Amino acid sequence: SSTITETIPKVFIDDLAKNQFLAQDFDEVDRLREESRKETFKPQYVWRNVALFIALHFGAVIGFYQLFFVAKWQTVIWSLLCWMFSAIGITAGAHRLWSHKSYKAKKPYEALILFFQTMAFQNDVIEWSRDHRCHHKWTDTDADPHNINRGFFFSHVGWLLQKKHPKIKEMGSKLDLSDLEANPLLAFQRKFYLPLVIICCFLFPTAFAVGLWGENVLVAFYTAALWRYCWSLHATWFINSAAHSFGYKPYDANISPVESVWTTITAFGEGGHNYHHTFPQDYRTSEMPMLLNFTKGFIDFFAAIGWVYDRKSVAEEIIKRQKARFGKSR
Ligand code: ST9
Ligand code: ZN
Ligand code: ZN
Repeated sequence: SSTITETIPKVFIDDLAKNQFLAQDFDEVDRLREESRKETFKPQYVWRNVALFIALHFGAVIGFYQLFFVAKWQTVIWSLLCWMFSAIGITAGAHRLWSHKSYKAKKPYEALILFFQTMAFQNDVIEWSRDHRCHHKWTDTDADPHNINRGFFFSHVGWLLQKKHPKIKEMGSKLDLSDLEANPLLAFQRKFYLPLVIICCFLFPTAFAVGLWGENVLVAFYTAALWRYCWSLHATWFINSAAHSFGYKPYDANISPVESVWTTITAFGEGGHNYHHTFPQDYRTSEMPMLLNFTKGFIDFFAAIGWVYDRKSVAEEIIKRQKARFGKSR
């Protein structure tokens, strides 16, 4: 049925939903939503971040021009590959492996993915996951770092340009992050984050193109480092902004996240966001076909060679039931 009435509970609670470690406490979320509605929060901008992001965008525009008119063809392919590597670091790594524990992996795989994640320069894994766990547990409240109720711009990038709402720190400090803090690779990344980012996000992509096919240093830097970094950021941020705004809701019509095909393409399989918020423990993050879920293919490949195991997914039967009861077809 496609009609959703007020009397239907927000999410279908079955054994599986109860067992997910990021399950929402609905009373708590309702209380936080109510509080969020009442107060008016005055943003406190961090001008250093504003200046850095503006500078990055100037660099990215130059890089974008060079990709078409100046760079060698190898550099164009390399820039796109670097986009893919950093995307995988976020989707397969920070997101599905570390934030959601939706599958398990052996150390060499973790090291590879951590390298990619550092290339993406989106904060260290512990900080990324802490914010992301807040986002799932207290979605659309003041304790959600990129609360969509504060507008499209805020949830896209505005949240990185200002001080965090005190509720994020208050509620976030209750999260259990012991799995991440006990991981020596993640502790190492956190400890040496800045030098590692300079190496992985900027120096490595540049040096590779200069060393292997003699690209001009500045051209390599503007394309494979700056343009690729800036574009990957937007592709990621669109999940927080667009995939919480424009799309359809086949799994739960009462939540803000949507299914969005075009953001799934730019985010290598993360645009099935209505599915993902309904079943956050599923390593596939959506029911989208393989072509649209590159990250799933990547994880499955490493499962086939034994580096990845214990992939969690939701039974077909449960998905069907959920759709019938709480989803809304287009
Ligand atoms: C970036 C991240 O871009 C993007 C994440 C996107 C998420 C996407 C989700 C969608 C999923 C699918 C993925 C699709 C991927 C597609 C890929 C395609 C390519 N809980 O932060 P501070 C406490 S980053 C608990 O300084 P301020 C904590 O004690 C871009 N506690 O707060 C902390 O200290 P410590 C590059 C928390 O001063 C203390 O507060 N990076 C929590 O308000 C201070 O924290 C940047 O631009 C919490 N959640 O400053 C940096 N949070 O850390 C931007 C904080 O020592 N960040 N605490 O434990 C900043 O400059 C600052 O964080 C700030 C806030 C100005 C934003
Ligand atoms: Zn998630
Ligand atoms: Zn979301």
